[in-house]
Amino acid sequence: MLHVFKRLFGDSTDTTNSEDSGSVHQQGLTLYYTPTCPFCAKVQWALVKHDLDIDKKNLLTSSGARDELVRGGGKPTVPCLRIERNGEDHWLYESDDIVAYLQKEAQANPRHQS
Ligand SMILES: N[C@@H](CCC(=O)N[C@@H](CS)C(=O)NCC(=O)O)C(=O)O
Repeated sequence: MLHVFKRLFGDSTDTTNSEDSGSVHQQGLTLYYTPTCPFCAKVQWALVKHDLDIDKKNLLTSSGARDELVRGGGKPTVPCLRIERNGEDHWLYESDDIVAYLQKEAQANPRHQS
């Protein structure tokens, strides 16, 4: 249970999360979020459900994260999933779209059955 709370409220680069849960760290994905945002909570539950461990940046505590999001994605709205593929960044807004993306990501990886 502790790892669920850590996954929901902990900051990204805490690699102990993966050790606790046995999940594999997913490279190239970063979730920009705030802890008070209900849409972000929905995305974080999807991460737990699919046992996905990705980097996370809390806009309220991670220095420079808000500027990074606005510069890259174009607006400060959370949640936003930054997808780094082939040297390019894609910024996915809309919690429903992010949840759908994560579900596909989990299905593509045989370790992640939900
Ligand atoms: N339809 C969006 C709603 C996202 C949303 O309203 N996020 C709020 C926080 S709960 C936000 O970032 N508002 C500030 C802004 O858009 O600049 C989704 O489902 O992701």
